[in-house]
Amino acid sequence: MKRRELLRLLGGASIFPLSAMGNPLDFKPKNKGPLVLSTWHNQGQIANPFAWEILNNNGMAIDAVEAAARSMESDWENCCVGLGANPDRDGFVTLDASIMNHLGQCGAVAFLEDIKHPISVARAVMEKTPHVLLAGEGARQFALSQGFPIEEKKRSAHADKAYANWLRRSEYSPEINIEQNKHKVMPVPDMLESGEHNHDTIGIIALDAQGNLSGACTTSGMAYKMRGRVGDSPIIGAGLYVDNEIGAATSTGNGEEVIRCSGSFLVVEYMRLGFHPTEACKYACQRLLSITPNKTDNIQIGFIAINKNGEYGAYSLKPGFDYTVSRSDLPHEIRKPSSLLQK
Ligand code: SD4
Repeated sequence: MKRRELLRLLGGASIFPLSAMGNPLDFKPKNKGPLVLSTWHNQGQIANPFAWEILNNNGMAIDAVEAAARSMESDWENCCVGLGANPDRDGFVTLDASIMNHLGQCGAVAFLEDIKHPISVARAVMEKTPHVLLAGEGARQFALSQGFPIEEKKRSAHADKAYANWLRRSEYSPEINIEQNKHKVMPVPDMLESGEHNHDTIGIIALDAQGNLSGACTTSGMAYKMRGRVGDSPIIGAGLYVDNEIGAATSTGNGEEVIRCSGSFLVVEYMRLGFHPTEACKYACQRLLSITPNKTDNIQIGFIAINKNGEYGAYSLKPGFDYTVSRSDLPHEIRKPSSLLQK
């Protein structure tokens, strides 16, 4: 089968021919690992050094990605990760996280409240239960049983202010069964009060010195989401996927769209077919767009990926996405990947 025909079947090439791809093979590895990538520069600049400290001392990728995620969850000022982040439309901060190691083992929590480190609860789900995903009160009870402290239910000052502004502008008054009435359901805003896009999950993928891959993803999800809403971040295959034979990928942006195309799994599967991580991320964006072609005004998606050889790359739907890469020759560098659409 010709490459072009293969790409058409994979769902992308009919929209953008290969020749329009720019130079996807920019980032050839000089050495294999260790290597760590995180979504967004503002997150990665803080989180990557935590991962690097472990990787550079011959530590395991799974410990590195967990440490990086925890550093963000500890940041009370962060809009979009951890308990200081923006709440749902009823004023509650609810957290999603997932983690996956080189053995294909994985764990996740969704709609978790009052726990500071959802990523570590996700790891405990992976290591101490026969399950993959625990949600809501059950996840909270499990965390408690594992010795995670329950934090006071209070919003950070910045989240409180942003929420008050959002309530004012949206004139929202909680109402029983409001979600039954389509006309009364407010859209999740694309932009935050600060002017930032309404997303800032951190996804981290790492290759350690032993050549093993792992990944982690943690978020408060979309600000002012419906209560109970869960995004892609805790869904293995959507927000995160690791196959130690092939590569690792994670996503950020509008989770509903990523779930619809099993985005991170798709990126890994494109790498399995031999595509460079940059190409794999691009084809996943194309596939996502082919599923929801009419929504592009309102969504942004970014994928980052590493393959088993230590090659890495990223792609986004729109400009504005960036990521941080750390390797011995690249100390926490910020990269701006290409995007499918120009605005
Ligand atoms: C979600 N993907 O809950 C997350 C949000 C996000 O960057 O990525 N923000 O849909």
